[in-house]
Amino acid sequence: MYLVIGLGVTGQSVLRYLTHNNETIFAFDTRETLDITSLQQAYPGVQFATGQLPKAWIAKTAILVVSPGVDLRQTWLQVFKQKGIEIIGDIELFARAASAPIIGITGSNGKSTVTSLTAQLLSAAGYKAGLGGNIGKPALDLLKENQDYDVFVLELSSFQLDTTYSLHTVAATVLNICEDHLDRYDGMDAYIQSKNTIYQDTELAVMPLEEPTHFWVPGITPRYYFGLQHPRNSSDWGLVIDKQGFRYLARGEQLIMPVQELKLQAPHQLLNALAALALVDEFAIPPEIIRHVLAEFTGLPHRTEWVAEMNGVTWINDSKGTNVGATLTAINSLGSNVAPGKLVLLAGGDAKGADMAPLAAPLAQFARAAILYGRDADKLYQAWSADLPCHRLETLDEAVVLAASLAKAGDAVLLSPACASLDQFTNYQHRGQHFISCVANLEKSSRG
Ligand code: UMA
Ligand code: ADP
Repeated sequence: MYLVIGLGVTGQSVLRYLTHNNETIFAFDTRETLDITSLQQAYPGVQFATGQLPKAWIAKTAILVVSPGVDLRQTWLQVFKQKGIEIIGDIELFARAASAPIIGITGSNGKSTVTSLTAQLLSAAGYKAGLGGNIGKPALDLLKENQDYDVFVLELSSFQLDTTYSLHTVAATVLNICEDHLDRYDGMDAYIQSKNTIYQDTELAVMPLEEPTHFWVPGITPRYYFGLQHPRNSSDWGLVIDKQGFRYLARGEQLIMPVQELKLQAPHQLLNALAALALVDEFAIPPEIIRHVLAEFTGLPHRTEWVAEMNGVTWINDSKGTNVGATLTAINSLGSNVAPGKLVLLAGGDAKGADMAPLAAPLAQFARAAILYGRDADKLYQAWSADLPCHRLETLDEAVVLAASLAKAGDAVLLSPACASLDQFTNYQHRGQHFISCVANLEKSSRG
């Protein structure tokens, strides 16, 4: 008997998969208020419960399938551990069943971008690429589609990796590491170890040269490194500067394409492109296809996305900036395009236990002010207010209004919250859309 815990996007994909395979299922969500009527109608053979786990289910459970948002340290789950019951996640089920090669992508930032770019490179070269995982489309749904995928490209979170044991990949990467999800791990080391499990069974490890964490994973070969410097050898991916001073994406001494042909040229965007190229190396993608895909790639919504220009002020949506590293990247890449002190940052939400101090110095360098809202506004205020003017408000709506009055022509207003959105929004997309509509309202009222 399977016990499925968490009935969100993942849990529902697990229900679809297991019912399709005629398994017997209990389904449980700790959220008392969750309306399960439609699920009960869709899965008449499944027994559902919310709030309290029915005690009688424990003895009948053979395998627990937990959603990534479920913290396995919760007391009520310990009984399953004590009984030695198998605890897995959706990616483990996927790994056991998938018959095409898998490329796995994790890291603190850039996962969705690199996953999308990798899939686009493969698709453009004629491979049928199935894209899913933490990016939003549950991996198990790819199996249900009955498509003959040539390759799967999966974005994997540390939470998903924590409940995965059989994943074999043809290529895997931990793009980078910064503080994130420390409310779920006993410190950074545990978080890094979790990410690095992706390298345990891979045919090719793609590693960031400038991140120290790859030293933690001895003995894996082959490994390709990517970084922004001149490649050290023929299997490294990096940047080469020619005699005229033009920069190229390169593999060893082999030039792939000039950086100026790319639409996205910030340092982190070049790293993302290099990582994607390394991941698809075994797929022998023709150089003209690589050049075309990279030249056309304009990035994903909610990642330093241009929203509007009003009275000489540019509004940027980086709602996917959900941790310190992502916001740091956004501040550095935008800050260097506007004059010092001409950035207004909107930040706040659920800080997930992270230390916000590393943002204080770049903010002092680039920002006119920071406007803080949401649950951890006080925490951000304490970390930054000694270095620049900080304002505390309740909501993002209020923050947008204040930003409009603080920003001057030539400034950029950047929503890059450094926090998760779940205290006030359904997810980062909801937060980003809400920001965009607040800015649209401002535009309307300024017109008339
Ligand atoms: N729930 C419980 N008990 C708990 C915790 C949660 O019952 O202790 C229930 C909730 O009441 C809710 C359901 O579980 O009904 C939600 O499950 P979930 O939090 O695992 O979220 P899903 O809807 O299944 O979405 C998950 C990922 N979410 C998380 O990891 C928190 C999505 O990533 C992912 O797109 C989706 O699976 C498909 O794979 C989002 C995310 O924020 C984008 N990821 C984090 C990140 O990127 O930083 C890791
Ligand atoms: P993830 O899926 O890991 O959250 P995304 O590709 O969605 O990553 O990008 C999220 C945010 O992280 C972006 O808004 C951007 O500011 C930042 N970012 C993207 N790529 C990188 C990178 N390689 N290094 C650091 N920050 C990055």
